[in-house]
Amino acid sequence: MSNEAHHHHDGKRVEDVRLITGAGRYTSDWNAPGQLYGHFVRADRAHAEIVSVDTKAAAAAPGVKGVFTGEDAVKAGYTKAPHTMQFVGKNGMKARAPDRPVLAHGKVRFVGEAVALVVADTAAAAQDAADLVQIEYRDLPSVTDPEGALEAGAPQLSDEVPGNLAWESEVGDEKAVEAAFAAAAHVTRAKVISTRVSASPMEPRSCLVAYDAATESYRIHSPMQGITTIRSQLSAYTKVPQEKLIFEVREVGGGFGQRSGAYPEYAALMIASKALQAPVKWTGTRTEGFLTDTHGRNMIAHGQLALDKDGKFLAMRIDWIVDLGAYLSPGAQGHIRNTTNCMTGVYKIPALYGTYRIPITNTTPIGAYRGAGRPDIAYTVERLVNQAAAEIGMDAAELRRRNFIPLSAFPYTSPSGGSYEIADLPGVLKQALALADWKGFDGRRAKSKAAGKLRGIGISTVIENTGLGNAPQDEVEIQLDANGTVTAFMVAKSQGHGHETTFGTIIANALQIPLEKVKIEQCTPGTKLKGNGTGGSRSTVGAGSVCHIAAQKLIEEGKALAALELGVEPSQVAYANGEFKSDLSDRIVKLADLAKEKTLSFMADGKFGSTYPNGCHIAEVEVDPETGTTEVVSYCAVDDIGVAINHAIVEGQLHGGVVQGAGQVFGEQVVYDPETGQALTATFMDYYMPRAGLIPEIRGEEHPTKSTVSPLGVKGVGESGCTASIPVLVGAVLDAVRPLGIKNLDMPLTPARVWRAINQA
Ligand code: MCN
Repeated sequence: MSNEAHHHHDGKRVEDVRLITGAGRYTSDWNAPGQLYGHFVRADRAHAEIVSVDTKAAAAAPGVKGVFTGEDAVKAGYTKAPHTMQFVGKNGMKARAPDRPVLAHGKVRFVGEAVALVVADTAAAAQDAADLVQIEYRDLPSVTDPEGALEAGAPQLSDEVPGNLAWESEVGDEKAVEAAFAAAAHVTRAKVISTRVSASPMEPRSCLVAYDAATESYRIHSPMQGITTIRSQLSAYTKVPQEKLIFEVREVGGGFGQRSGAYPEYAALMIASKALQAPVKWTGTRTEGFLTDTHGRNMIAHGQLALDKDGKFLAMRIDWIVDLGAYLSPGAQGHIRNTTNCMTGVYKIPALYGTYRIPITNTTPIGAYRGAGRPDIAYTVERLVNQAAAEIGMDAAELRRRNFIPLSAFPYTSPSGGSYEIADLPGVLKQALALADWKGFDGRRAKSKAAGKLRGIGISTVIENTGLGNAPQDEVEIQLDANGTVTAFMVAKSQGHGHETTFGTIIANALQIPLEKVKIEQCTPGTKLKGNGTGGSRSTVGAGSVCHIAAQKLIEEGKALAALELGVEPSQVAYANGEFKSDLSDRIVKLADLAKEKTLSFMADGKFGSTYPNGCHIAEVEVDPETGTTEVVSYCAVDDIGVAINHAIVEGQLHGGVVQGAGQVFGEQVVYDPETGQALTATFMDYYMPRAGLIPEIRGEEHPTKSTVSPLGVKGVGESGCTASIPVLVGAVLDAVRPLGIKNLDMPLTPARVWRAINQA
């Protein structure tokens, strides 16, 4: 097995010159002739009946062209928010979704919900006039805490969702789990909270909608992670046929799951653009982002792990509360699918039982966020395993080794139905232990102690499902032109991932031509291609694999065309390095020659299942007991992401993921005031962001096992860092303070929280 370090660089990213010299065009760089500007009036309270909305003064203000309210949304019929919670739950239960007019009507259910849209000649005029919209509310008690929302007597958000319970389900075998727990030598119990966070991409959400009366179609500029899913969702929301929704998705300044769904603001702008017969542009502020972009995580797990006397796992039980906020967002399904898929992690656990309760609360809707349930389940399982190791006095690596799914058991079907294709878990662990000098930790701990610091070591061994998407298939069209340039069209969408480089490389490698000869075009306006948007770390497994298939097709069909020129049979033509040759001819047919008359076009498609990247991360921290401050002093990562297309990009994805997880561990958290339901973290003054200094140099190595799901042997990597870093960093801090008798700490592990725990211990 190859053991190549991440440090190997395969070449620079081809998109970077454009991106870092300001030559990219983001949504707010686009302007349409005659465009107007929209400004949303948003709820300033968490839960209230709307008694009246008086728009007269605003409508009469200078420059104002129109004011739109919930009445307009209801009149248009834009009230049924699309969601993807299509699973069948307990006793056949279907998800209950509150109606969500694209501008609130009758009621507001979270701070920031759009109530009115003011459209004017200038952005400033729209903003000024928004202050003149008079909304009379009748306040209602609110609930922002997911456990509280499920209690009897809690404020009720919606008649459609009795008890605030949107969905309930179970997985596994309760009886088998009960029997195993009764026979266990040891049971570990923990309440594990994955906190509510906000993705905060660089580019705030914005949208420009231009209605065309002649074709009754809408041209929509917005930062999105793809167009196919969002197009069908927006079509479902508005009943406007999909072919009348033409997306212009150019540069996207980060997505992280938050840009994967159709937001109501887009549909509200459609109403305005049609009514005013003019393009309408809205550029969101950072605070609007914090209040209304979907949040991530917010799961509470009560976990129990049963072990026999040798530390073998017998059974696991997890009772989940998965908050979805005030409405069911399009991205919410991942929190169920992904936590179920890998519920037993990398371990062989014979009996499993899990329950889900999905409340709605007076908070911003929750959607996918880097990992979408995978970090949450990994964090829960790894917390249980680490705690079990401490309780029974066994080395945390040894406990893992005893319970790994062995190499011989792959492909492995987990008790919750995940089908893991291939992973060398003991091999990954061994490599990581060596890289991190696991054995030498006691010496390092003693040194830290002498310097007055509490040192801890953390380990996480995780696996996650990537690749599978909802689209019927992924399609790629490639065109070959008279210059010999190959252009590949697809509906995946880079938001900073470097797809132009990696997908270009896949095609360049297959055709054995220079990368400069390949162009990648994603989400061209009006495209009819099918496929998944970018999310779930599936683009390389999906669109990337089809790029390879498309290139193979070009070679095969090219051979037939070259055979005609060479006067031989296609089977007598060989292809290499951009040239077709035959032993029976002296002539050479170049790729460009095939397209002399006209550009050639080839379609390819594929449908791929889940791949299972996995890894072992080991981190060490020093906690200063005087201040509660934590310093991460070492971070090692060994990952199996299958075959890497571009090592530098893979390394970047892992680093980004690790630091994004570290942000959640050490500071990021969306906080609501429990009394009023006000959002207390709506600016970067209140919301922590991780900085470069938070994590030292990450020492990374690859330990690939080839995926069989993809013809390229690739597994996804976009979320892996996050999934592994949350458990490893919390584990390291807990290891540091455990000698003081501290067994549990909840994220975020701020200095104040750690200091308080140390002082109470
Ligand atoms: N790659 C590779 N070899 C592999 C696997 C991947 O070279 N074996 C490369 C890919 O070709 C791609 C990148 O690594 O350039 C990530 O690939 P992949 O794992 O397929 O994930 P996606 O492209 O589908 O990206 C989605 C993933 C998700 S779900 C989130 S959330 C996230 C993430 O990527 N959001 C990001 N990384 C992000 N990175 C940036 N810069 N911005 C975001 O918003």
